[in-house]
Amino acid sequence: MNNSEGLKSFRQSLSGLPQWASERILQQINQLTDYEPVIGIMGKTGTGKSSLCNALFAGEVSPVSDVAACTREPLRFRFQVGGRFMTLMDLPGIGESGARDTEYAALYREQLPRLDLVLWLIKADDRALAVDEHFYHKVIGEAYRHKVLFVISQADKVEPTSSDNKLSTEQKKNISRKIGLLHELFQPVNPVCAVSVRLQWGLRVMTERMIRCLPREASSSVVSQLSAPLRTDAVNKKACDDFGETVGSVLDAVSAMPLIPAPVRTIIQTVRDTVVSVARAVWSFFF
Ligand SMILES: Nc1nc2c(ncn2[C@@H]2O[C@H](COP(=O)(O)OP(=O)(O)OP(=O)(O)O)[C@@H](O)[C@H]2O)c(=O)[nH]1
Ligand SMILES: [Mg+2]
Repeated sequence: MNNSEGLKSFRQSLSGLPQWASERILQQINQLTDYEPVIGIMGKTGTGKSSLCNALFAGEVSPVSDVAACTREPLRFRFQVGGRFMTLMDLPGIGESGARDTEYAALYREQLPRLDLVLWLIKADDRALAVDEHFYHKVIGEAYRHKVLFVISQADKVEPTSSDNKLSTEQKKNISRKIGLLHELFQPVNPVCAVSVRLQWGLRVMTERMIRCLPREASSSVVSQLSAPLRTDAVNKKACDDFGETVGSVLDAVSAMPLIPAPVRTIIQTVRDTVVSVARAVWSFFF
């Protein structure tokens, strides 16, 4: 089964509806399957932003040329897996002079509403967190804190470091301490994660958290961009559940439209659960 056969199954499950209603629902489901997520990535230079993105996502990157203006522009990378696109936005600002805060606040106000999520990296051995803290409290408005996922990067650099290929118990203890510290400093909405790209450690848990933080309509598209080992059952299940629920709410929205004839409303309510199961069943063909 491919994408168009998936749509055919949908169409069948909607066949009891008048054409205008089923077209409208299909159109919104199409929007959902074509959704292009945008993920912002922040952190001081050298925290490992590029390395983490390369570890998480499988896509072929096509750089997006941003016209350089006098204000700092975010660097955007658009990439693609199997005909589906996603954008990563490398957001500047942290660790630069506080004098530019107003400029960054304006940039962030402009970008944040469009972002599905912001990954905020803090290097494991970085103790100068005042800059991140200042930026978080002064530049990211309260309204967007739920979009931020803090990630402790380069966890293998936590003391006591070694050239081993795995973290020691002592290091893991210190990572937990660091997580606790970040919770105190930032009081984040989402739990802080820790990863080491060098050791390929923590990436699965981080990915699962990331998928959980995403808006429901974005999770499937992000999952489809993940590198194969990170597409765990948990991640697929969450995205599939989100997709089913989003399709359900599309039907609810149509049935709640004013001026819908009562019999049509009844049919929509009757087929709702079937359509949602069809959505879940064809999910893997879309994503
Ligand atoms: N030990 C270790 N080194 C890492 C890890 N992740 C990245 N690095 C190294 O850290 C350096 C910086 O990584 P980048 O991914 O380029 O960092 P960045 O945040 O994209 O840097 P800018 O683009 O300059 O802001 C590189 O030399 C990476 O190889 C890690 O998990 N462990
Ligand atoms: Mg980089």
